[in-house]
Amino acid sequence: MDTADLEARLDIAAALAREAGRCALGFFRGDGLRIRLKGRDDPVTAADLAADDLIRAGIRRAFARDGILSEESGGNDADIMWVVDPIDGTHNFSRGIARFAVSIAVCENGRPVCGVVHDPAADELFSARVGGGAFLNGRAIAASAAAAPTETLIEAGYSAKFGWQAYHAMTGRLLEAGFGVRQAGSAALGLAEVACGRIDGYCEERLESWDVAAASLLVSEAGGVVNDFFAGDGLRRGGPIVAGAAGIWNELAAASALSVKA
Ligand code: LIP
Repeated sequence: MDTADLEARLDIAAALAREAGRCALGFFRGDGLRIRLKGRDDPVTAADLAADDLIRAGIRRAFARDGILSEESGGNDADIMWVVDPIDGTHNFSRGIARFAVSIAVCENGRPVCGVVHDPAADELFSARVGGGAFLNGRAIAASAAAAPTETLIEAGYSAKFGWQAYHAMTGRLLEAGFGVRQAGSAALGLAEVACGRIDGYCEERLESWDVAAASLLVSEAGGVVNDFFAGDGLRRGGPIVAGAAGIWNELAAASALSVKA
């Protein structure tokens, strides 16, 4: 795709993310929100499904020949694929915690080339396209200049889907290495905060492509470092993520002991 193709898709992604954000806010903290468990610690709500339908219909109208892969409705293969998480941080959303995001990315040959992460509660829209830099509400952003673990605040994402032992061991190594560690329940927002320097790193044992496709591009376009998540069909397989400021990525990857390469 050329720059015009990328920009046209980025504009649609931004518009659909805002529309889906308004839709989600319509359900947020509402009475009788329907919640179903897809598995342990893996909820889906009526808001996820409504936002998913809205985003898919919008992509179909604008780019009928492109493929779509979404957390809630799966997908079909194509050279140009939209990778969608209608609500990232559904656990937070389902409990009325205002920390969730709409994530929409476009991938070409299995790698993200443009994308947005929208936090409707904070009215923040993060956007990036390959070679074009990263932005927050239209202003250029950059990862932090942290140079040592003891200067950092990082997020270590966790899901009970994969058991607590590995997470417990990982956070112990991170703390021992001097990192400041927190967990806040949305990989897409955590990675977006690495891209704008609010935090200095993010790591998680296992995520799906829809959680990280847009946000990983934000980090690399903002001058941060992120592992090669999309190598070898990462789009379908998923895997670990380690992202951070360039000055601390090596220490973060080593302390996390997740099997990643930059
Ligand atoms: C969530 C991620 C979170 C992870 C959860 C889940 P969802 O995405 O944002 O970091 O720990 O297991 O994958 O399911 O809310 O879109």
